[in-house]
Amino acid sequence: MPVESAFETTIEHVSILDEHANFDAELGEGLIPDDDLVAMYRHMRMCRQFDQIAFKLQRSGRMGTYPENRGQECPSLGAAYALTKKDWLVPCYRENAGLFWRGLPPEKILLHWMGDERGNQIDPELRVTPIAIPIGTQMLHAAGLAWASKYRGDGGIACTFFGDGATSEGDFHEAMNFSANLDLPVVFMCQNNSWAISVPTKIQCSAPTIAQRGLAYGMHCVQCDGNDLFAVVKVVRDAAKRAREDNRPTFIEAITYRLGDHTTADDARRYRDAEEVELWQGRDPMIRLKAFMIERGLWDESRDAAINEQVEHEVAQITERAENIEAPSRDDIFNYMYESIPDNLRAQRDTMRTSSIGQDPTQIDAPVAQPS
Ligand SMILES: Cc1ncc(C[n+]2csc(CCOP(=O)(O)OP(=O)(O)O)c2C)c(N)n1
Ligand SMILES: [Mg+2]
Repeated sequence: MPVESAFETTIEHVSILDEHANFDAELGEGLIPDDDLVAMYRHMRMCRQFDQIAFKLQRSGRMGTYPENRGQECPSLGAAYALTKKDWLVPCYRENAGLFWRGLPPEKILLHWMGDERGNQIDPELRVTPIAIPIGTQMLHAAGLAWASKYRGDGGIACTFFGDGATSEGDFHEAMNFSANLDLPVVFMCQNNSWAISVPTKIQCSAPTIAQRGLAYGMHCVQCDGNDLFAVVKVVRDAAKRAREDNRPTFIEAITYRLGDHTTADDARRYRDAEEVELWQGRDPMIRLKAFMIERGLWDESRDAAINEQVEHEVAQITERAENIEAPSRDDIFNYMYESIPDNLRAQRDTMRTSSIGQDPTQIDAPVAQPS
């Protein structure tokens, strides 16, 4: 018997505005109206300023760990722009640009990293889930949310964001299998930034692309330049159409790069070559967008300079709102875990209310011994 091919396919790579600001008019013309482009560029500038201030807040002891988003703005921003407000955004932790575009108050993100749970209390109307720190859990939440939307017929879809490293987690494979087999309207947005902390992508994925991991689940897969806003908008629109009209999920591999450290607890110089970082600095999504807008007559250097002051003011106000929020009650540590608090936790809570932490709760109301 002749050996035949059991399956053949190609995975498209979509690029519209490349790192030298060359624009593919056939694919990109009319994709994003000029006014929206200017608004998104301005938004990215605000997110960069936010990143810088968040970093400084951590360094000056005013906030806990923070993961810089710098360089990775396009995948979430392009997706938030391409989707509707009925659609869920199910993030990891490097999606500030998309979440703010949707309308999440930026101080929520600062509060989260300050360890204040009120940062995770998000208006349900926004259809944004809280930041997910355990790698991979949010992909399953997206499958569930998409399933609920399909069941209710509310027309919504779910778009979830995760890194290259997350595609090595079991949760990722379960979410992919579940979504493909139950025909769920999900967009899986993998932000391949080449690194999972200090582990390079190439040593945890032996396939030439991460996108092809989706093929195994019978899912449509596409790769795009994740630093190209136009390319992201195009692939997400296509994926959203597939989800809405056919209830089929899509796997998108957006090639991007984190220009900063993994988090403020890391020093990426210990494992990344300076040349690699320099190469990607030249591929910065904002630089090419600015060059494109200037060429089109939508922008100029004086407007660019004027924006600095605006974003500085905006982020200063955001910081003020986060830092000036009324201090939470210490009881909150115990208050939201159980409907009615168990006795052992009640005793701990009551102990904490006394000035001496660790004091035996039976002593709380006992008369204070007077020196004889
Ligand atoms: C379940 C789980 N395992 C390990 C970690 C520790 N951890 C935090 S970030 C990270 C790497 C994630 O890499 P990737 O998915 O590529 O995302 P990136 O940070 O590059 O955006 C790891 C292992 C975690 N948070 N959760
Ligand atoms: Mg990564």
